[in-house]
Amino acid sequence: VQVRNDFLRDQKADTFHHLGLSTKMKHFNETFSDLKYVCFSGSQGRVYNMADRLLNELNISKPIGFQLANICKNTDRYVMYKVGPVLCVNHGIGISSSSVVLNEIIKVLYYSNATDVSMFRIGTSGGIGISAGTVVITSVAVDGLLRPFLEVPILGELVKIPSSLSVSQNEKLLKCGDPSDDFQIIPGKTMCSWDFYEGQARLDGARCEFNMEKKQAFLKKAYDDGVRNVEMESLTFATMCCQAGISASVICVTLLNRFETDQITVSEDCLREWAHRPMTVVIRHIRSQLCKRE
Ligand code: R2B
Ligand code: URA
Repeated sequence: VQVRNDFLRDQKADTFHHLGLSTKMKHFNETFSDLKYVCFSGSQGRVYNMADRLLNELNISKPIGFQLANICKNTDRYVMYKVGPVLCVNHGIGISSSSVVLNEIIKVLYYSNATDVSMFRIGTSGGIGISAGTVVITSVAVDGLLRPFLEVPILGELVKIPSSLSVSQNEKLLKCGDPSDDFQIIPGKTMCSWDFYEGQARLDGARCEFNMEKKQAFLKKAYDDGVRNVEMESLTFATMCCQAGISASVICVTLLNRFETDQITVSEDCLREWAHRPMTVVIRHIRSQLCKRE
């Protein structure tokens, strides 16, 4: 894992403020050095569910009465669980929140000399022109102008940061479907917006300065450009992981078809079941990779 920052080489110790961790903590290196996979999800609950499933589905040996422990217990910003070689962390909502946690996790992996690390964002999204419940594997993350990079103001200037996701890892994930699945796994571009409402062409925010016609025309333009879903963090993953030399993939279930509606009205049971779909795909992938490593 690489960092693009020469200042870190002379740093004696580092504090990861939002994770409530520091390189000075006991067992810091041992905790993270054997990590091979980091799975991110937005919410704390989904991260716990993913860790719990990994614990059971990877056949990790655990003492009787073992309970998953949150490694970030000194803060309530993020939660983190370790299951064998897999770390599960939540990233909150949006580019800002996910950028903070990715900066700190990449530094943690760098200081602990972790090698061959893959990262996955396991999330939810709005689908464009595909049935709700479909799992989309992001081929290219694009911004709200459909450009494949992240443009951010740094030192008073707009800097373009290139984005890229792992082609070979995506190909393997796309093959993780099972004939018994009642959902499809498809590749597609993902639009990463700064906002859930106007930024995603929604008519139901507290502010909306366009009409249905303009909304549909923009979604059609995105669809024609290859975009199949919209969410709020894929560009952070595609830029930060690419620059750190980490294979990254973004795997999201779609909760609605944005050509038809803006509101997410499926039942809670259905949402819960759909949230497991991208987890299922990633668990199958990690399981097959771990078998190959053995
Ligand atoms: C998908 O869902 C969240 C917004 O509801 C956001 O984190 C995202 O990318
Ligand atoms: N997450 C998003 O960012 N957009 C949606 O429409 C649904 C989930």
